[in-house]
Order: sequence, then structure tokens, then C-alpha cells
Amino acid sequence: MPRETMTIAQKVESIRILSPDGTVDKKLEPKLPDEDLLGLYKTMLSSRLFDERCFMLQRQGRIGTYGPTKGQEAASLGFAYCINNNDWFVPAFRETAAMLYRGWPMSTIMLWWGGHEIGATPPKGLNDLPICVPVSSQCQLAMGISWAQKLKKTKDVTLVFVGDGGTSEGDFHEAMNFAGVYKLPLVQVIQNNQWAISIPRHAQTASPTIAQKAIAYGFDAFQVDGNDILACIVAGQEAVKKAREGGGPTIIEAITYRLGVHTTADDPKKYRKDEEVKEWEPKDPLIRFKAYLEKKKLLTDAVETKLREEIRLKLDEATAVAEGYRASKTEFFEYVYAEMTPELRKQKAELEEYLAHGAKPSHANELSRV
Ligand SMILES: Cc1ncc(C[n+]2csc(CCOP(=O)(O)OP(=O)(O)O)c2C)c(N)n1
Ligand SMILES: [Mg+2]
Repeated sequence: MPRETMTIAQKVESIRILSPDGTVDKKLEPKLPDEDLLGLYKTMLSSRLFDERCFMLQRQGRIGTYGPTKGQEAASLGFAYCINNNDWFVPAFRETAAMLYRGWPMSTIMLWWGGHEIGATPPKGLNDLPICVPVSSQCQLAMGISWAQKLKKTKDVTLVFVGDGGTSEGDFHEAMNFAGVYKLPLVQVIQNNQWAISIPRHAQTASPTIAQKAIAYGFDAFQVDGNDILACIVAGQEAVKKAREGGGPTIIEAITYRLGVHTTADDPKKYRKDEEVKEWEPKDPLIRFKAYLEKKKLLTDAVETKLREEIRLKLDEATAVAEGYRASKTEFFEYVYAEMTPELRKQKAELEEYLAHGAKPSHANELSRV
């Protein structure tokens, strides 16, 4: 047989359950309790309103650069719904909806975007890592955590997020390769929002799908409609179950769209067309989920109004807590390791000394040598 086409055993399945107008595919609809569905909607709406609030705070100079998640709420929340507190949750930086669902206080997330180290402190009882900006570095951390889970023979899994741009980094590839070889309990979600700042998806990889990269790593993948929370949940639950049962990792590519700016320091009008945004706006995950819940008679205008008011009050409270926070000038030394190293303790003491008494002669000498 000198020449033949090989059949590769791995597979990529695609899933959509809710169409943009909220019509559900009855055969695929997951059976979720009504209170869970409403809770998910409340979290999605909270995330959207949080986004609007932070955007406004940034424009008023009250927080630092902010990265909105508008349009991508389902593509993080749906997966967070599939894990429990013992599992590890490793975000990138567009997973606000999932973080709120996990129990991160709004004020903590605001403090993070305000540049405060304390904003990177996960709430007690959660196995979460904080927001991670060095693109794809979180994939390595998640790979290490899931390796530990495997070595310790726990039944826990790790859920990690990366963007479409992040999949071009070596860190992503190394993590996926290792996860495949060691069959780690890892669920790798790729939020494919079509852009990596100004680089469009087609310039990121020549693969027709990002999901299919899993084939080369030796495991299966899903490509889901990331604006359909039910599709995210179904794929997430299957991947988590497989990981818990020792079946190894899964890549889930969630097709979504960044409806807003990359960050408040960006102007997308310089590199993408308004028509493209207009095309995606009706596919908004919030509109779609709302229509589904209305058809199920779980959501009415009165409930929506009440929810919005509740969330507005929580946002006011969170803004007051975040703006009332006063950081010490040396606290950043304390957030690098669980316990400060001797070197960090020394540096902290030196800075405290400097702040109290000004530069010592030894400092002046060192500075003059630089
Ligand atoms: C290692 C590294 N390189 C570059 C950057 C600057 N940067 C921040 S976000 C980003 C694009 C990321 O695109 P993608 O992974 O698609 O995530 P998205 O912003 O679309 O959510 C870049 C290049 C960074 N934060 N880290
Ligand atoms: Mg992207």
C-alpha cells in the first residue's frame, strides 16, 4: 500500500441548540432546573451591566484600562456552570460572567481593573486563579494544575480559557501536547471571538477550525456556537465528565464575537467594518437566552426590570467598595508568592525605609552606578 488516505480516530463535533431567535432544538435541549436557568440569566445580565459600568468608570478616569466581555458572556458562563468548587478555574481576561458565577465579588474584579493587587485574590473556598493577561501563559498553569490533579488521583478537573489569538502561542501548544500525552483532566476552552486586537481570525491560523488542532494532540474536540449557552453547557458537561472519568483532555472552540472594543485603549473602527459588528449584534447571547426563557414562560418584563434594579444596586455597592479601597504603597510585594521570599521581604523593608526617610546614602551610590 504505497499510497492511501489515513483515517484519524479523533473527532470534532459541532453543536448549536438555540437559534438566534431563541428557538430550541428539542432533541438536543439539556434538562436544566428552572432556578438554574434563571440564575444563569441573572449572571449573564450582571456581567453585561458590570461591563457597562466599568466602561463608564474608565471613561471618567476612575479605573484603569478595561477589557469588555460584551457578546462573550455565554462562552465563559456556560462552561463555568459545568464545574464545582473543588475543580480549578483558570481564566484569561474575558471571563467576567464565569467569575461572577464562581462567586468573585464585583468589587474584587473592579479592583483588579483598577490596578490593585488585591483584585487578584480569589474568594475563599474556590480553586480559582485570577485574571491573566500574559496571553496563553495561563494554559501552562492549568496544565500543571491538572497534572497535579492526575498525580494526586483526585476526581477534579481544570477548566481553562484562551482566546483565538492565544492559540498561536507556544505556551498553548506545549500545554495541549503535554495534556494529550499524559491524558490530563483538562478542559481547554478557546473563546474564538474572531479578533486578536486587530489581527482577524483568518490571519491567525490556516486551519479551517481551531478545534481541529486537538486531533494533532491526540484527543477530541467540540466546536460550539459560543453565543448559545445551552450548546456551551452540553459540550462542557461532556468534556468535564470525560476528564473526571480519566478520559483525558478536550478542546472546546466556542465561536463568538467581541461586540465591543478590545480594551478601552483600542479603537476597532480603525481595523474592522461596522457592517461586521451589525451582522453579529442579533446573535448576541443575552438576547438569545432571554428569548428562550420568555418562550418557556420563565422570564417576563416585570422579572427583567426587578433583576436590573437588583444588579444596579449591587454595582453601586461594588463601586463604592472598590473606590473606598486604599492600598498600602508596599502591598505589591505581598501578592507574588503565598509567603514572601527573603529577597522580597528585604526589598519591601528597603522601600518602607525609603518612604519613611528618603533615600539612604547606599541607595544613592547604587543609583549613581546605574
Ligand atoms: C504574551 C503576550 N503578548 C502580547 C500581549 C498583548 N495582547 C493582549 S491581548 C492580545 C490579543 C489576544 O487575542 P486573543 O487571544 O484572541 O484574545 P481576545 O483579546 O480576543 O480575547 C495581545 C496581543 C500580551 N498580553 N501577552
Ligand atoms: Mg480573540
